[in-house]
Order: sequence, then structure tokens, then C-alpha cells
Amino acid sequence: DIKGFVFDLDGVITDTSVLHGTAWHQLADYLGVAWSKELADGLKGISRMDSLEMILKAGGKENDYTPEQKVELAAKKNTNYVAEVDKMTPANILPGMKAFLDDIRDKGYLLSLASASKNAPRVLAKLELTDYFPEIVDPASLKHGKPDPEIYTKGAQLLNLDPAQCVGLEDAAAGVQAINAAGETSLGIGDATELGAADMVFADTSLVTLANIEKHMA
Ligand code: B16
Ligand code: MG
Repeated sequence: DIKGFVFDLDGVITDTSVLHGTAWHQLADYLGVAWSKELADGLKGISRMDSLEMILKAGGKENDYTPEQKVELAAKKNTNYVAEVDKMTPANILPGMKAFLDDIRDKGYLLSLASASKNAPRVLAKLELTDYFPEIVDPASLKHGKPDPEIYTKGAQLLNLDPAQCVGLEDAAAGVQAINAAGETSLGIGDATELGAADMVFADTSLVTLANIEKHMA
């Protein structure tokens, strides 16, 4: 039986993926790397430094910068990103997610957060959702990023649940892979082709309800 939900943040609870995309796009322009939708989609759920490496590789520039310079470039992106995060309000919670969070909390399900974002606590605070997530996996503690299962394994551990008792929610293909490898039930939000590996896919967050999930689990 399902007893807990392990949430991704960006693209599931709120649409910071757009803000991340804009901030990376700005950096790619600065670096002279051509921007594309494929590149933007591939960065979803990927850690800050891995995202930078992907962008540099896309432009054939991965050997043009020292590790120190790469840290500075990532910090430059983050400064732009955080400025946008600080403009967020609870109105930026994706459709239906507040109701879903209230419903599962009222019914006694446990909740944890498995976001690769070091800014996750800041984003939750802006959305006034801090109280919903007493358990947050610290991305700095991870050896491997998504699609490695580590972050979702830890998300279940924080709840003292077996992975089989958890549903993981994701908008990114790398995240769905991570949930599956952790042995949790994967719920994908977005394009069914992109998220084909998920146990269930909902086109958008407004469809994420306990009733719809139970229908798929039956
Ligand atoms: P930060 P998620 C991920 O969050 C984003 O999808 C990804 O685009 C971002 O690079 C990563 O967090 C790291 O974020 O730079 O704030 O530490 O989807 O795992 O909630
Ligand atoms: Mg995400």
C-alpha cells in the first residue's frame, strides 16, 4: 500500500523550470553556445554543475574553462535565477497542487522532497509550502544526480518507508528513471512520449489527484 509521496519540485510543484531555462539561456548567450529546446529539456532535473557541463559540451567548449572559472559561471547563472525566485509568490504553485498537497496531508500520507535544487528551501518559502515538507533530501549530500536512484531512495528513507510504499512525482525523464530505479511507483507529469518510462503519466498537474492515482494503481 502507498503510504508516502516523494516530490520533485521544479516542474511538479512550481514552474521554476522556465526560470532555470531563462537563466541558462542568458549564460549560453554569454558563452556563445547556441540555445535549443532540446538542450533546455535535457537540463531539467540535472544538477547545476552538470547542467553547465552539458551547455559547454553542446558548444564544444568544455575544455575552455578552468574548474574555478566553471564555478564562477555557475554562480553567475544562480545569481540571475535567485533574483527571479525572489519574485515568486503562492500564486506560482502549479494548478491543483495545493489542493493535492492538502488532501494527501489530511489523509495521513507522508511527504518528502527529492529536488536536485540547492535553492529548494528558498523556493518552498516563497510558495509558503515550507510546513508541508519537514523532510527534504539535501542535494549536497548526494554522490550521484538523477537519473541515479539515490535522491529518491533517500526520499523514502527520510519517511522511514520502503520504496515500494512510495509514489515519486516527476516532470523530467531523468527523474522518472531515478524513481523507477529506486523501486517506487513513478508518476510523470507532462508529455507521455518524453515520460514513457513512467508507471502513469498525467498531462498536467491539475490531473494529479488521489482518485486519478488510485484509478491507475488498480
Ligand atoms: P539549483 P528539480 C532541478 O530541480 C532543476 O530541474 C534543474 O534544472 C536544476 O539545474 C537543478 O534543480 C539544480 O538547481 O541550481 O537551484 O541547485 O527538478 O530536481 O526539482
Ligand atoms: Mg523537475
